[in-house]
Amino acid sequence: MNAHPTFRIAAIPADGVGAEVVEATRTVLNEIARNAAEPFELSWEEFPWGSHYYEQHGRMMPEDGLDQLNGFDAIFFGAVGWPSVPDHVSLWGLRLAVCQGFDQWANIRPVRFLPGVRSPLRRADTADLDWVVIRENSEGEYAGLGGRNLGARGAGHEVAVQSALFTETGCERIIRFAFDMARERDHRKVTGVTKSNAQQYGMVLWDEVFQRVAADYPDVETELVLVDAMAARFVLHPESLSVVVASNLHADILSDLGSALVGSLGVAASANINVERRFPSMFEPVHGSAPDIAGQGIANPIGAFGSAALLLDHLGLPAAADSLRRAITAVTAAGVLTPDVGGQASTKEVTSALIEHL
Ligand code: GGG
Repeated sequence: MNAHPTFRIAAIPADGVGAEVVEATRTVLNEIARNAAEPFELSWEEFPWGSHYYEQHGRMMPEDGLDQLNGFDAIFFGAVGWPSVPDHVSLWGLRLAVCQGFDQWANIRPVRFLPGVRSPLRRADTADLDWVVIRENSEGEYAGLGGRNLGARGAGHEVAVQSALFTETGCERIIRFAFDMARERDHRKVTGVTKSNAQQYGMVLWDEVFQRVAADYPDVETELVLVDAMAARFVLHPESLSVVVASNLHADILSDLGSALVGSLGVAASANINVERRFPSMFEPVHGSAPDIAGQGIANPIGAFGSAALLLDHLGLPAAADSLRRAITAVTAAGVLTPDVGGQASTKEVTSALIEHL
């Protein structure tokens, strides 16, 4: 009889470097499962969806794709986007279809310095900085509301409307999530980000909900900052940040900025969480498919490994997650780095070095 718990994981490498970093992550996670103090098993199933699937079938995943994924303990995703498919088609056809279809409304994007990784911010006083961007992941500017061709297409008068949807329920749940997370951190602070001076409906609603929720957390420091000022703050005073909560679009942009500030998009991890656990959550590196380096074996797997640590946390395996995080730090500190962060190592070399440090 098998006494170890088994977790079923769906792997969707999708496009470009997604395949390389997902393969590396599977190798690492299987190694962790085998050698954990309390061993567990991972049962993987791979779904070959993405832009090449689209070229053959006219869609990014099968019509019953969500049904096929439902019931897995988690999904591990690579990256979406390939030159043969318009970006909005590939994004909506796969990544957003899964995030929204499974109501993964909380996107967690830690921004953390790694030893050995060069950073435009690297100064003595920023060495230990770590903050987290919480991205509202179900509505806002990604609600898909709008239309085009309201005028005469081709005659130079076309009109397009792109609306953002903010519901009180959607704002409240993500803001509360951010406050709950702040309570678990040394620096108990939540910074809410909007552009409510210019966007007077949805973003004012967000600010009002933020203030109402903040009143329930008197032990947590709070501030509301406009997104443009926040971009400057990321660069100039990141030490003032702990948990940053923002809309779908704003948090996407800010978290990419944060990743660049700590070295590269390649080191950034993320988790798309269905907090109620009614559906599987999805873990993925923040980076995209990087067609320019796909197939060269030099994709940075560190962002995917960090996402795997978030997956282990989600499965209730915090010791395994911590050992993975320690190994990531050991590998970057030892200078085993891919070219995007100034090294010469391949994806496989970083993976092997990490396994040695586990
Ligand atoms: N692994 C993340 C990924 O594939 N991202 C592709 C992308 O274009 N994302 C844009 C977005 O989700 O807003």
